[in-house]
Amino acid sequence: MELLLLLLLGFASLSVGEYAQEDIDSGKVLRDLSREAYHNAWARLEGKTEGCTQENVRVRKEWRDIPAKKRIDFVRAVNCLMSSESLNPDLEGARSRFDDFGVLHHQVSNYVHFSASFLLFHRYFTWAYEEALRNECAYEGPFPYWNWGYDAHDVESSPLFDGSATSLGSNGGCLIKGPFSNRTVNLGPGSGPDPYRYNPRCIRRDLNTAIASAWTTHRNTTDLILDSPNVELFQAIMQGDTRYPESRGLGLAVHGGGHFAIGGDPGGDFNWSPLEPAFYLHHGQVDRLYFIWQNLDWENRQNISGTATMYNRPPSDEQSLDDVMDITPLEEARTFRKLMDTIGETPFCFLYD
Ligand SMILES: *[C@@H]1O[C@H](CO)[C@@H](O)[C@H](O)[C@H]1NC(C)=O
Ligand SMILES: *[C@@H]1O[C@H](CO)[C@@H](O)[C@H](O)[C@H]1NC(C)=O
Ligand SMILES: *[C@@H]1O[C@H](CO)[C@@H](O)[C@H](O)[C@H]1NC(C)=O
Ligand SMILES: [Cu+2]
Repeated sequence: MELLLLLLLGFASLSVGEYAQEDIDSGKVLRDLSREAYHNAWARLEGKTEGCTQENVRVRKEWRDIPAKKRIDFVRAVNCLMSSESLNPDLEGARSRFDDFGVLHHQVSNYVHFSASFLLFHRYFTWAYEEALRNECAYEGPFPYWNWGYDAHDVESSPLFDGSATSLGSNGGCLIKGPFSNRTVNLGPGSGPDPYRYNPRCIRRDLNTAIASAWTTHRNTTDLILDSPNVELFQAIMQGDTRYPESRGLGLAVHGGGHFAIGGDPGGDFNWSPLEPAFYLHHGQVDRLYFIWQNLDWENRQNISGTATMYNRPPSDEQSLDDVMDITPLEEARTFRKLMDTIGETPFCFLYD
């Protein structure tokens, strides 16, 4: 009897301490969890011959794992979007198809953060951006994400921000070299009385290693995945939601940490951050962590939680899977249910490696 108890206790502590701290800190555990999630999602496609299949599924990749030529082509495609006609010709400041994404995000900011739709809105929004790059600007490479943990101790040396031709441009109060140096931000800042007026200014970055190393390390991202039993807490810990004891002390948490590791204007702007090209790689990683977390226990991780307003202010209804996420004119309005599965084929068909 005592032996059995000891054995049980032994197993219990084994599973709590299943991962060595050094393996969490080095990124090894995150890599293993990512492989397991990929494998589980891949198995769900087993035997499928139409719709989303093992043959046609796209695999999103970390920026530095994408060949240089494809990275340069990605930058070309983003520049193409920045030079394409806006869907909002009536808004003075919306000068391009790229700007349309900033406009939409500005319109919904107070409903898609610290609310039921946070994860699925940003999944749909980044996918709509990927579709625009592919369908309107002929991008054919993998869609990139930024695994912050690689750069948390030196953001300026990141292959995303080193100013080389294969980066997204440099740091600086006006990007000083590389891609997007001469581009303008056309809308914002903030949410003043006339947010859609034309207000051209250079893109500023304020890369911040202190923030990155406090909130976006491999340990921070791995803890999020390991510590979240349900979506309510997963999204709370991701955002540092002050309403929950589990996430109250987390400050910026990984979501805010990634945004403010980039910082500047528009990167550090709550409303207009999608006008910073790196936004989509940051949110690619946010969505990747969600993908990993979901696919580690797919049967139990297909629900949403929360209401329609930020911090439920003003109070609003609890959202259900049949409620609709409207991001028109970027993409058609769809129910949350349709956005739950990245390989659910209406509309998504992608995995994260
Ligand atoms: C930015 O514009 C200046 C002046 O027009 C030009 O000399 C420079 O090559 C441009 N830089 C990039 C990265 O396009
Ligand atoms: C994030 O991880 C670092 C170590 O990698 C740690 O010092 C810091 O406390 C963590 N932040 C949070 C909010 O857990
Ligand atoms: C989803 O969550 C809601 C409340 O957050 C709950 O009422 C509902 O039963 C859950 N649905 C599933 C399928 O778990
Ligand atoms: Cu956002």
